[in-house]
Amino acid sequence: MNNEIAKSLPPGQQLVAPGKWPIIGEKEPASVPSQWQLTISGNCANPVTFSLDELRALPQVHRVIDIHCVTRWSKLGVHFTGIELSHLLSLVRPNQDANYISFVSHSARRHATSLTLTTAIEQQTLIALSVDNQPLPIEHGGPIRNIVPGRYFYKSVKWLTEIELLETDQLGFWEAESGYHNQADPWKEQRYLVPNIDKRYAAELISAKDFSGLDLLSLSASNRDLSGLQAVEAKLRNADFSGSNLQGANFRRANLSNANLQDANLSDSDFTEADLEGANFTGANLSGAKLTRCSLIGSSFFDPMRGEISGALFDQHTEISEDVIAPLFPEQQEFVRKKLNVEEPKGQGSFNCAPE
Ligand SMILES: Nc1nc2c(c(=O)[nH]1)N[C@H]1C(S)=C(S)[C@@H](COP(=O)(O)O)O[C@H]1N2
Ligand SMILES: [Mo]
Repeated sequence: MNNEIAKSLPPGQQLVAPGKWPIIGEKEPASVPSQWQLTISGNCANPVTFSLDELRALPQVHRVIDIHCVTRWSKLGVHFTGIELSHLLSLVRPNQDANYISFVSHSARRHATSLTLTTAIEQQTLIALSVDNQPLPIEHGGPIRNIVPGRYFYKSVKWLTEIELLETDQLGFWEAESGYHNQADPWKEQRYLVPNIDKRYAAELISAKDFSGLDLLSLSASNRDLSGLQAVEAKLRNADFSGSNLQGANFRRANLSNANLQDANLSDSDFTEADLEGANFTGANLSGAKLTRCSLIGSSFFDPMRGEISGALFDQHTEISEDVIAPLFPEQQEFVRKKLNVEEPKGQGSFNCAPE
């Protein structure tokens, strides 16, 4: 392989045979409408529906794009033509709260995928109508598909019919059903929710909702529905659960050091004897959660830069014991005590320097 090609090939990828382009996932749209349309709606000032002819009349750009499929094949230098997503966005004008963008397919299962709006723009997402100067063939998602260069190909939806601007993320089909990574950067090998596992195992983890006893270092599970998750004694250091629903989850004796639990729904979850050192609970819902005999050294419950409004939610059923609160950083401790309405016991504060 020459150097130029080697430089364009992300880790763990191989080239398809010259001239070959595999068909992966769904093979056909739900139906073949007489009039294809693309609707852009959701959190924007000016939702629009374009007919295919209207899309063709918009300014077209030509791009040479490398395709990288998560199942390890790549096809380099594919010539696509279409409309820049950023141009369409300038027409619909996203609102301030449009944080995510979802691409929805006209397919039997209404296949979809999502990105942060920032990523979609930075990656120069293209709404492709042609490949090699010919209309995009239907088996490859024609007449309209989005192409996200710089992400695994599952972020590029075939038979694109709707683009939705969203405040909170709506996980895509492969991401939600099969444990595909939600960021999908091929240069970081963000294939599945845990590094170095295969597709079957990723899908099993997601459907079983049972991580008990497993070693899942650097799990990437943000914005997921994992309510009722069983994770007894699971090794979850550095896990990212931000924005996820973990209602009633069982994390007894789990290792969650440095885990990101920001904005997660942790109501009625159980962290008894868990290692939560350095964990981030900012904005999390801890109503009815059990935080007894766990270690919270260096963890945070609110962001001092953003103030109390960023703080975690507690209620009268949250169980958190004095021995757990005492080692917290002073300002974190003060916040937690205020929310729980508990006084610091006399002579036992974090500034207490009793002689040996
Ligand atoms: N509608 C729809 N779009 C989809 C998929 C799908 O199953 N349905 N699969 C994705 C995946 S995993 C890949 S690798 C590419 C495959 O596109 P291709 O069949 O044109 O190679 O489409 C993506 N977009
Ligand atoms: Mo894929």
